Amino acid sequence: MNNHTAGISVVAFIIAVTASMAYYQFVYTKEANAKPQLPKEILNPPDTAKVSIIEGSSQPSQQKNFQPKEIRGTLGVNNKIIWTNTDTTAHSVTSDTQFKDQINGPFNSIDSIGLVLPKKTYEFTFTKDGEYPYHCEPHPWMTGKVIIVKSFV
Ligand SMILES: [Cu+2]
Repeated sequence: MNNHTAGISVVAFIIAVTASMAYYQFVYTKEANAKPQLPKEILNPPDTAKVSIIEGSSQPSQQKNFQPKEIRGTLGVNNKIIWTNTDTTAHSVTSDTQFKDQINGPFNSIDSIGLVLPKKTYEFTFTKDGEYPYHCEPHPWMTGKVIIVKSFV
């Protein structure tokens, strides 16, 4: 190999390394970090399911607090849950398991809006089927569960 061909292979090697680094940086990592592609009716369901935080919920004797205690939503139909605080005290809606949705992040009102003040609402869209137990941080005896099921249509 003379100096000229050696020079060309060094240049070719540098181009190849640069190209693979660029591929890794701009294509591979972008795809690896991308959020899953989901149908738009799961990301933005046409309907909602509603939970009330009823009056007197800050008292341990009020066993009903979150009503209904178990709320069911169907993916692509009403997998968006809305809690309305009809009590006179602020409450939270906080995952028992620190659940983070793949799209919408932590299931915890404290992470997005803080405590849910009287007459205010908190909403969360679950993008995967499963069971999501939750409670109120200031009043841990207040518990409920969200059950998200797949649509078989
Ligand atoms: Cu509470």
